[in-house]
Amino acid sequence: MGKPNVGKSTFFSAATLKIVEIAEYPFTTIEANRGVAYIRTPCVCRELGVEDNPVNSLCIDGVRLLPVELIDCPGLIRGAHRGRGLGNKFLDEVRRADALIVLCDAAGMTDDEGRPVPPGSHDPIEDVKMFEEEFDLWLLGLIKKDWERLTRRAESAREEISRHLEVRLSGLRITREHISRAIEHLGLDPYKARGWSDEQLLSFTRELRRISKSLIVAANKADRDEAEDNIERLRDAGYRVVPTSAEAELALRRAAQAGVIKYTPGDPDFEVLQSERLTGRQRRALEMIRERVLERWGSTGVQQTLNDAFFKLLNMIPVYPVEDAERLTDHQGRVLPDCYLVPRGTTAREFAALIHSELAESFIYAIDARTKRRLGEDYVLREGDVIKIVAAKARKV
Ligand SMILES: Nc1nc2c(ncn2[C@@H]2O[C@H](COP(=O)(O)OP(=O)(O)OP(=O)(O)O)[C@@H](O)[C@H]2O)c(=O)[nH]1
Ligand SMILES: [Mg+2]
Repeated sequence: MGKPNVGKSTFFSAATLKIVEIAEYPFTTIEANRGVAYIRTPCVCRELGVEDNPVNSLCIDGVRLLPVELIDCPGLIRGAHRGRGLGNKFLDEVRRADALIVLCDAAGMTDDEGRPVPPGSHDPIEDVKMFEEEFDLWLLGLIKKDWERLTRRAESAREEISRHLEVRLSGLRITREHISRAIEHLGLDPYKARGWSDEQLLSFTRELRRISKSLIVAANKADRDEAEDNIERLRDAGYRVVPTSAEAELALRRAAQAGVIKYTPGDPDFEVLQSERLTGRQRRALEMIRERVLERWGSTGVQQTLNDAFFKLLNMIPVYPVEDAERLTDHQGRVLPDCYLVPRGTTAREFAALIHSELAESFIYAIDARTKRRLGEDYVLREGDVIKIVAAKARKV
C-alpha cells in the first residue's frame, strides 16, 4: 500500500518474481496484483539431522520458505476515501490482509500524488501519515454507515456496542476484542455509544485501526543518499521501519534467476557466477547495489520486510506438525512435511484446531517430538516446535 510511484509494484515483482507494470509516473497500477511471496526461517531439519520432504512449504539449504499471499495495490492519494484518484476500491483490498506494508519514498523524490520532484524535497513521513488518515476516514465511513441503527439497538438491549459493531467489521478481520480495547483505551462508555461525539467516533476509529491493522513501513529507494536522514526521521516518528531498495532486489533476483549470480532473498551479499555473461554496465550496476544497498543496510530489505511483518508485527512463530514423533513424518512417511505460522501464545489444542477442527474436538494430548514428552492441551507452543497431536478418533496428525 502507499501513494503512487513509490515502488510498490517493484517490491511486489521482486518478492514474487511476477512480471508487472513498473514505471516512473503515478497510477501505473490500476488493478491490484496478487502473488505468492515467501517468509524465510531457519528449518529445524539441520538441528534434527534429517533430510526433509517439504509439502506445504519449501526447504532450500536448511532454510524453510513459507508461502504467503502478497497484494500490490494501486497508488493511494489524499481524498481516496471519497473516491479521488483510483477511488477507494483498493482500500477494499486490505479487508482480508493480516499485515499492512506501507511503502514510502524515503528519497523524497515524489510529491503527495507521486509526481517526480527533486530528490530530498518531499517528506516521506507525510506519505505514511496520509495513508493512515485515508485509511481511518475510509474505516470511519464504514462504521458510520449503520451507526444510528447499531447504537440504538445496542442501547435498547443494554449491550456493549462491540457486540453489534463486531458483525459489521468482521470482514475486515476486526474482532470484538479489538473494539473493546479501543473503547477502553479512550475511556469511552461502551453502553452509551449513541452519545459519542463525531470527534470521539473519529478517535475511536483511529485507535481501532492502530490496534487491529498494525503496519510496517518499507522506506523504499534506500539506495539513494537522500534516504538516509529520512529513514532516521521515520524511526524517530515511532514507525516500525525497514529500509528497502525494491529496485536492487528485483535486479538481484532476476540475475540470480538467470544463473548469473548466486543470491537468495535476504542475503547480505551475492556472488558472481558467470561474469563473462555480464556487460560492463551490468557489472557496474551490481557493484552499485553492493555499495549503496548491501553494504549500507545489510540487505535490500525486501525479505526483511516480509519476515518482520509476520514475525514481529503479527508475532507469529513457525511450528511443525508430524504424525510420527519418532521418524518426524506424516502418514506417508514424508519427513517434516509441513510448517505452520501460528500466533505466539497458541496452545497445543488451538494448534490441533488449526490443522483440523475434528482434531481439536478429540484432542487427548500432544507430544514434543524432540523430547518425546507429553504435552497437555494448555501447553503454549514455542518457536520451531515439532509436535504430534494424539486424538481419540482415527484421524491423527
Ligand atoms: N531509486 C529507486 N527507485 C525505485 C525503487 N523501487 C522502485 N523505483 C522506481 O520508482 C518508480 C515507480 O515504481 P513502481 O513500482 O511502478 O511504483 P508504484 O508504487 O507501484 O506506482 P503506482 O502503481 O503508480 O502506484 C519506477 O521508476 C521504479 O524504477 C528503489 O528501490 N530505488
Ligand atoms: Mg504499481
